[in-house]
Amino acid sequence: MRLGLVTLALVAALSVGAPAGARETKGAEPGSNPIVRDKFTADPAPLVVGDRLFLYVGHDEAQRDEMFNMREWLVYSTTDMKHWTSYPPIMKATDFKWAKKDAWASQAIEKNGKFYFYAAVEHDSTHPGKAIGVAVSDKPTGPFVDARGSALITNQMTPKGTHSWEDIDPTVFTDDDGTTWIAWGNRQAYIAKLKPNMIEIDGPITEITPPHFEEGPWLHKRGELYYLTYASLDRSTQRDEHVSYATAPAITGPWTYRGLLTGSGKYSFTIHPGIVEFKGAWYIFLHNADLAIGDQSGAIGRRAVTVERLHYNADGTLKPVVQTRAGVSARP
Ligand code: FUB
Repeated sequence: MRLGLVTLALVAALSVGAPAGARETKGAEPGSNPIVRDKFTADPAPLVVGDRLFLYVGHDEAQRDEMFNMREWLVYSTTDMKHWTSYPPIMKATDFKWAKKDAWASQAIEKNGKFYFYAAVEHDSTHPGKAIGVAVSDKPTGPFVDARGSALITNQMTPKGTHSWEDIDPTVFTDDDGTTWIAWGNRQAYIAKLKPNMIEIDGPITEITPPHFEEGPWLHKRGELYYLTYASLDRSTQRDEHVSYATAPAITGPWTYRGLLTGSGKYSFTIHPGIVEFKGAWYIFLHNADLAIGDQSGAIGRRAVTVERLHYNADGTLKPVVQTRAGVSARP
């Protein structure tokens, strides 16, 4: 989000939201979008463990014209991409004792037999601004507990940034040599190495901001190519976030901008890519605001996660993604 207080009202006015009751949620084809229909969910982050895909999301609980009200993270799992199992919440933002609120975009990764959850939250007044914590669990479904007792990344660690919510939306990726990297950011994008213990930064923080970068970076690799996919916003032509990507021959770059991957999520100012290979196919998770639950319509703070198949060209570039209601229920 690149929204100051003044612009919040404007966004609320611009984001018309889905008309209440517009979305038929009963009896939908398994695999169609949105994936979760009884709660508003956002910022999808997939993780494959064995033959099961786990999907971590933030729980959107905004009331009326509230912008965001996100207190906890949820997880769902599937073995066939069509039928999803829900679990109790994995963690609350305030389970990080140093955090005040805001269970924003986050990602889990498996390492050394444990599951590490990197989470964006609002830090208390000791380190004003957004921050990134790391929690740990023996199971992908949690519960997760703070692994450090302090933030891994604070706003004060990226002093060149221009605003207090710059240190959000962590994405984590383990390279072939076993090194895990963390990238994050809003307006500025950063990358750093993690120590093998997964709870400390190892070495410098490097800025890698690609064109039109807004937030929600996602790192992945296929073959020899590294991908940095992210929520982008070209303010000269776009009203809502789109998804763009860059590629590189190494995790350290250089990154080449590859342009747009998909447009905005229906009725949503934000969008958030999460990419994964599962059982021989590639998928991109996103969110829109095309879900209505009872008399609550979709809105900037009432989003719904979706998934589409992701396809590559022979040269490794990504084929444009068309966001559909059929999702993966449609034939490949
Ligand atoms: O969901 C809260 C924030 O909105 C996330 O951290 C951003 O990526 C955007 O989706």
